Amino acid sequence: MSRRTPRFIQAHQPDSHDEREAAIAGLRRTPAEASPKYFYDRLGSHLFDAITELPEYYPTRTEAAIFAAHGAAMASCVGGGAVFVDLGAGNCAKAARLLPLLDPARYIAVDISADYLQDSLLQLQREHPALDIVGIGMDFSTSPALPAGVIPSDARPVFFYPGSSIGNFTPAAAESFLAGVRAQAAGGGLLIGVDLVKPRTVLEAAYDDALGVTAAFNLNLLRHMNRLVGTDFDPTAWRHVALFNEAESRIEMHLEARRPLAVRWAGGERSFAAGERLHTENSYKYTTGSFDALLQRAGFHHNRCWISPDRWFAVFWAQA
Ligand code: AVI
Repeated sequence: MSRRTPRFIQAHQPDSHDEREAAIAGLRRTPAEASPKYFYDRLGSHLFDAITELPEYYPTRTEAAIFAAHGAAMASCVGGGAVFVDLGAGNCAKAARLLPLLDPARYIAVDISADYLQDSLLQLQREHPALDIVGIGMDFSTSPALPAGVIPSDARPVFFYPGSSIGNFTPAAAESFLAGVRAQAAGGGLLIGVDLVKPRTVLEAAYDDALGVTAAFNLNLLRHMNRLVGTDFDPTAWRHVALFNEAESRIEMHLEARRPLAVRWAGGERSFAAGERLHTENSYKYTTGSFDALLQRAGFHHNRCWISPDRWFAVFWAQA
């Protein structure tokens, strides 16, 4: 059998001037904010991988168990021959476990950088020599619209968004993001992992683990901002805070100043009182009912879901 080679498309070219201006505007706000995208430099990506191995961080293993238990039922919803679009593919490990069941016509892996996808897609091509594989580097969080032509007009597109990353959008942003996915998935659908509301103690431990890995992940954002934005954050002057905001149904992560301090950058500075916080991430938690309603508002129908036995996590299939 002849082996194909993956195609790569780099669609995202970051504008470092605009990104720096947006980051500084966030630092000037009250309360101050920083985008969670600053978690993910090389070290931050390793720290996130370590988080997924922690006993307290249940989402990754709970979702994997749902895919293992219900993969065949999911495959019968998805159907063979689809164009399978993996949003935030990373090392493609989650999709790789499903590919033998789904038997897609094309696998499209999307991540912020096509470079990140190189090694994993070359490996995947060795395992599936006949599969048509495309890697796309783009910032899909601002818009999930794929470059023209990668989904052929006669294809049945199925989007895959595991890991409960939808929780990192506000519900309003999640709705418009999902509507953007639906607009491209006509005749197909969406397979998506969703973290569910559960007792505060479980949630807060998952985002403030005993080893301090999540604290390091949060604090590393400061070093990344120092490099990209030119700030002079001293990570030792900040403390990791994770709390469940029940009214908003979200985990919030913050960095809290341990003492009065100032952060400087070329052309400006911001002072922080002791105890003042920099808001770094929200992670929204849904009920199966509230997420089903969100999918319907985004235009999906005939939704189905598989829930873990502890009812901590769900995977939804939504028809476009
Ligand atoms: C990527 N995302 C789904 C993670 C979450 O659980 O919201 C990010 C994370 N933040 C702290 N721990 C994990």
